[in-house]
Amino acid sequence: MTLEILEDAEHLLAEARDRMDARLAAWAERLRTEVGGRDGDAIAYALVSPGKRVRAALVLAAYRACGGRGDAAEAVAAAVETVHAYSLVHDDLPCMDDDDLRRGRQTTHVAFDVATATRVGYLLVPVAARVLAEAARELGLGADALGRMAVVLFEAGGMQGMVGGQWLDLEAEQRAVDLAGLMAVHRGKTGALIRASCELGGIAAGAGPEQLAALAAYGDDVGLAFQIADDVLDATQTSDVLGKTAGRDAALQKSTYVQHLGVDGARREADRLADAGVARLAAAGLDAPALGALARYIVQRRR
Ligand code: GRG
Repeated sequence: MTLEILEDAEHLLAEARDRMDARLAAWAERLRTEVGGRDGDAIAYALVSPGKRVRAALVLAAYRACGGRGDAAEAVAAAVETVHAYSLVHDDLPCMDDDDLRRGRQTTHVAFDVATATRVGYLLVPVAARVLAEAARELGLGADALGRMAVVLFEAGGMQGMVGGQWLDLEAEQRAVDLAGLMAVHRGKTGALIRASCELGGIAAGAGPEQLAALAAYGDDVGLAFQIADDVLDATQTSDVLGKTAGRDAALQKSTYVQHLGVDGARREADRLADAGVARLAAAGLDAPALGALARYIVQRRR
């Protein structure tokens, strides 16, 4: 990756982190008061945690690529990060991936308890809808655009996307899954929300159908590439660097791209998908260097 591209992506991610940390902290305090007690503390703990904010950066970059100005789409990005945050809480539960380390800290069920973390995950689902509605108000979008954004976000979070992919992932533990099956898992559990991030940025900017189709196609490719890169990192990095337990796929006997293609083959496939995604934007005449930089970052990141 050239230094300039790396710097562009890092710059965007730093911006996304600053904006998300501030906005989600405000929501966390609001929810701490609304919910109260130990559940209130746990919901705040789950929401205010130091993620890389890749999905938020994709929302902001897609918004700007379609003519949106400044930081107005940050509230849309916060809605996506809320969905991502509750998915991580549930993903780490003992009945799912059973992990005790996430984002360099104890997972929510370890810091609190399993019942509390389970409730926190469910409680955050409607919060994501509230964050999205606030975003539409801030952007001055009408009911039609808010409705379209809600469909995109919650379909991506549902059976056709994240929940469905997670379901397939759990079924696939301790049994061999071929590459086509693995692609379905990855596109669902990880890719769907990444694709939605790109589409949501476009809708917030008032993009037309062709631009939205290109953003969705880019998001599809980059979303799958993200999870392939995640498989590589799980097999090659340390828990310290990742901020989550490394080697989890092998421990849970999960099929991965690394198992099918080897580390180098998986890296090549992720690279190919990142290039294909960027080509989809170019073919639609979308000049989006920031989305190009994020695609490269996604496949070459170190954590
Ligand atoms: C609670 C209704 C409900 C549903 C949850 C558990 C679940 C359904 C879905 C799991 C989806 C999941 C966690 C997929 C893995 C995605 C992934 C690669 C996460 C790591 O993303 P990063 O690297 O993490 O962007 P940070 O911490 O940087 O945000």
